[in-house]
Amino acid sequence: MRKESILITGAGGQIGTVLTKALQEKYGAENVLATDLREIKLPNTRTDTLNVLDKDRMTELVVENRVTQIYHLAAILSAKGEEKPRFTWNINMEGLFNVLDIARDHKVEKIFHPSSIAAFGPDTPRENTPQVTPATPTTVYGISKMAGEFWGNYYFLRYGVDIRSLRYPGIIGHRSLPGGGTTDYAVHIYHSAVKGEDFEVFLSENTSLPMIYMDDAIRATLELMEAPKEKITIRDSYNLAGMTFSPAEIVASIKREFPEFKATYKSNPLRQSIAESWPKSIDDSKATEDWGWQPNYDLEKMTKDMIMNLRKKYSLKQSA
Ligand code: AKB
Repeated sequence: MRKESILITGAGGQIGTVLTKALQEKYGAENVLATDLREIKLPNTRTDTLNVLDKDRMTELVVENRVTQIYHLAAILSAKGEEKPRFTWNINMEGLFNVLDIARDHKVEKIFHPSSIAAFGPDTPRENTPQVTPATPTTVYGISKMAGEFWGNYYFLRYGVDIRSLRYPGIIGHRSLPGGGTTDYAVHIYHSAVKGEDFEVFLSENTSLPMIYMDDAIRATLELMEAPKEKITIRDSYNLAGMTFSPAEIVASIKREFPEFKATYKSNPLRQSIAESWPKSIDDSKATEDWGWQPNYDLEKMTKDMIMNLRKKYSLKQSA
């Protein structure tokens, strides 16, 4: 059996930072190479810079490291992507094509490529969104995710590339910060609450969206990638759910810990329109059926864990 050797793209981002650590714990730090466009500083980690548009460099890294699994996280997210649509399309699609071609040509055993709830759109049923349903994404990020799902499935069918994917909801965690997304407020709000600051939410108070705690998102990723090949019946992307809440509900949950916390709502027109085109809740029963998916965190449990960890983080910073 070949020793596992892991390459991560976009490892300096919100998910990448945490997934890198989880993969190091599983496969050994020496077997994980964390790459990003910019230099990344992660303790005890093998890192390299990699522009995902540079296919030659990506090939070199895969060949030199005898890579067996690629986790392709590099992408520009929903709100940021709207600033430069063609640029976003190029990064999100050409980066993926490079990964898919290299996986096919160099016999990389498994690929993880995240999709998102952004792959859905205004014609999608918003409550309990089914696994297979009309998807008419309206952001360039969402279009690239939906196209990426189809291409992943194509490379599986045509070339046998073992690609696996999850439609991540908004991800909330205390170890890293998001950037450029529509769901980002749900991370920043906890930081403000713990620091004793007021917070202005960029969505209206009743805009419910599907969300997931980082610990659940990472565990789902590892469980999907570990599942026996014959259990994976979906090669475009699995629906994945954790919880659903609106800004008013997360504020109420934080107020149970910090009664003095104050939030105001000022919806940003772009982010509000994106959020309103996305589902409110997701049916992830196919992931449960195929590889046993079960989330561990609801809003209350997540709020307690976020606050406990951020309290530690900020008190450590103050005493450093
Ligand atoms: C975003 O808001 O763009 C992302 C996502 C839901 O994919 N967090």
